[in-house]
Amino acid sequence: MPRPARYSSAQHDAFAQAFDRDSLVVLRDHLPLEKLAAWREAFEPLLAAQIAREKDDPNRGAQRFYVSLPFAAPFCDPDFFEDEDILAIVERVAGPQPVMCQLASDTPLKGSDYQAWHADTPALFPGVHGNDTPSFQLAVNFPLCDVTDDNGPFETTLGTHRMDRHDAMEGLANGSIAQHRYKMKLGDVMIRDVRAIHRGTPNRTDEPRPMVVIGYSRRWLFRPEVSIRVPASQWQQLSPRAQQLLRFNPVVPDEQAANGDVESYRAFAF
Ligand SMILES: O=C(O)CCC(=O)C(=O)O
Repeated sequence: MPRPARYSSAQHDAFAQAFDRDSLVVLRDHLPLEKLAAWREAFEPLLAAQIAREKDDPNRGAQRFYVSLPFAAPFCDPDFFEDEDILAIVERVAGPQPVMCQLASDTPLKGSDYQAWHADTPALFPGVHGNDTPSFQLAVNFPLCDVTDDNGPFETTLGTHRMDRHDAMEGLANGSIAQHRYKMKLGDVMIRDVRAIHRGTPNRTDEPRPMVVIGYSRRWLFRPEVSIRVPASQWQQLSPRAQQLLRFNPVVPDEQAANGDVESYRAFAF
């Protein structure tokens, strides 16, 4: 059973309203610190393996690594992916019965640079002017360390999730759309619409800055470029709600469950 909600239904409504306006909300001091320490420890060897695999060709820019996380302890914890407050906000902004489609991380190291401004998904109807639909693809992001000015804070724009991409880029270029930088503490969570124009920034420290991403899609959206391989033994133990969240993902024999390099998520900027 996940932890009980910290916020009331009226507060969830207020978060959802702010999200619709801005493209994101941040829940401060939300996640359990001791569990995040276990995530960080389990993450280190996965990052090292990904760096060894990709070192000459990182797919998100210099010294910036995307690492899929296996659906195994400590990462398969309902206190994270079935968090009552996060799901309440996700369901308000992306509709009922969302799909959990991604469990991964983005980590800039020293030597990383500013990414080009981008969205993480193409428009729902490419070629049609405008983008003003309700949300259909969300990222829940939380860091495995404090995020400061020095180690690669996320920069984004507010309101561009519902704007035509060309108009948003023009506004950024001419200064009519402001850039916002998000420093985060360990335990903070950001829920964001991946259509908003954003970028990663350089990590100038010697320590990696891992940022977890749990992806949730509107109930009819299937994203073949990401997936979570759910070990059969884990599937049996999941709550009915967790099974519903994970319904579009492959359930595989336990020994085939390590995500490793199976995700083909190399195109990331639209
Ligand atoms: O890690 C970050 O701060 C953002 C990364 C990002 O936007 C991406 O790789 O698509």
